[in-house]
Amino acid sequence: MAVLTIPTQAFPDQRPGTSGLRKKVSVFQQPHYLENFVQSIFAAIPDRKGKTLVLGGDGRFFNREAIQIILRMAAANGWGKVMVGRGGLLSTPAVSAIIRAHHAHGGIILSASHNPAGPHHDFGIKYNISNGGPAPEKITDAIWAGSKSIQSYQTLDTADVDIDHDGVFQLDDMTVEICDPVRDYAELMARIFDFETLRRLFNGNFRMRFDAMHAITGPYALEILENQLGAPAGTVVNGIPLTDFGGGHPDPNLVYAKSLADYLFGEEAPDFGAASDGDGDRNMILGRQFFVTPSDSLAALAANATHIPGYHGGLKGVARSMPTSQAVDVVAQKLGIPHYETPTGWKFFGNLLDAGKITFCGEESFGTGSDHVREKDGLWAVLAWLSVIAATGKSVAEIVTRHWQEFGRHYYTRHDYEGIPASAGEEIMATLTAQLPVLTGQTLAGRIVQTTDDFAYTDPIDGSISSHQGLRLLFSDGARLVFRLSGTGTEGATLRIYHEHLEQDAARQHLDPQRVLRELIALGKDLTRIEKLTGRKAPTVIT
Ligand code: VG1
Ligand code: CO
Repeated sequence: MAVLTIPTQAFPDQRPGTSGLRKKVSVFQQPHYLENFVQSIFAAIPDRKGKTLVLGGDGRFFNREAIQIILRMAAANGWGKVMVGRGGLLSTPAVSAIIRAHHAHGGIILSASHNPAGPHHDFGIKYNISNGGPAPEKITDAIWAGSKSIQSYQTLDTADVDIDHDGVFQLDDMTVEICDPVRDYAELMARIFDFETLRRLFNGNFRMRFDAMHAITGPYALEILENQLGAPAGTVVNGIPLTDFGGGHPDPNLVYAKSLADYLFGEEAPDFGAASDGDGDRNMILGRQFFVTPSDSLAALAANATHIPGYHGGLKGVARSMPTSQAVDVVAQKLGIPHYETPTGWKFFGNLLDAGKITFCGEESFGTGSDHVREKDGLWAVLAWLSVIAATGKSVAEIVTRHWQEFGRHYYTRHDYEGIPASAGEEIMATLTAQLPVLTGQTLAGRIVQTTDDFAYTDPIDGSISSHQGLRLLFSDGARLVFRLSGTGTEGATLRIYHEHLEQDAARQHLDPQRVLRELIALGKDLTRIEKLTGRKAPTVIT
């Protein structure tokens, strides 16, 4: 088969963000756009010859076309084998699991995660390395540099291949294996969790609802929860992946997974509720009439880890992204294990996990995970919670409120101002950066500002430095106010303001976070001058 070298021109906007390259579908559909980026990925992996690549996506619009383009290019670029999830489908944690189980060299995930899908919405692509985790900045920087100077790409002159039936065939010199998207992942879950115990849970009166939001976790949740664990049919709702996610916004939070939240807060509420995002790496945990913040979920799982079979021996350490609440730090201190604070994005956990420094990690953005893969993992978090419920016999609300009594409650809320003009986003951050030094020592929102900084991280394993990861006001009473611009949006800029305050008094641990944090919220609005600069009176999303 003839390898074609296609001349192309560089696009100036292919810089990977927090989690790969995300753009409107129409941007990806421009001639050569996807091809340029894929060639730039391959160029950044010079030792790929003869090696195995894992390929799949969350099933969103353009997924199938992209799979065909990438297969042709992979064959032309010397990969030895590509493992593709049947139908082109693989969740993000499943890609990570398959890379590790099959000792693949890397993987390409087609997803824009929680961003909406369809011809007028978003598409995305990211590269994962041989540990199963997102490529570190060294590689994403190389991809970006390559994308700015690319002049041609390699592909094959060949028709589309059948990705809908399991099997193995050749594409020129490269082997293509179409595999079951769920099998390896389900086997991994069965090794970590005691499925017998969980089956007993569902055999009793315990009931749950899992909302797959018409995104990728449907097939995984149906197989594991209903087929293998015996949860009643109908436990998984919206379980069929659709190219437009049913017109929804598969971001598992109280705003976008509202029908699930309404059900869990309603009269007929089951014991447990959970939802996942577009590519299956996020999770939202609900109890009956109870919402668990992601930061609390991480902390509670860490405190209860020995109840989960795969972690009976305890945790080596824990990590959280900087904006995530400090709840898990308090648990680590009590357990006498190390805790780490990394920048936003799962790629920063990879080295700590590989070096055996941490077992659990998580982010405030509904991401929780462990050393079983190198991505956050939505269904893993669900099974971890079910394991703790089964072992303790307690409800979600009991587990969390007792946790607060023991460790204190970290009241927490994130306010997002989505789609503000990019220039306003930059101005807000620049003005605030300039202001930070004079804020130190002042009394604001009834508290003393102890320190301020522009968060920078030195990786303890490889010494690499990542700067400008968010602006912080740290108060003397432990409260925090954090500001960042999103690195995953595709329209203008998104400002995220994170507010946190620790309450030790059990009598004051059952209040509305928006009320408890109102002074910090007002301060955040004041300092950013968001209303003056953008006309926005309120955030678009509160989590
Ligand atoms: C957001 C979250 C971050 C998460 C990232 C990818 O990034 O805040 O915690 O790691 O999305 O998650 P940003 O830069 O927009 O704040 V996912 O589920 O999109 O792969
Ligand atoms: Co995701």
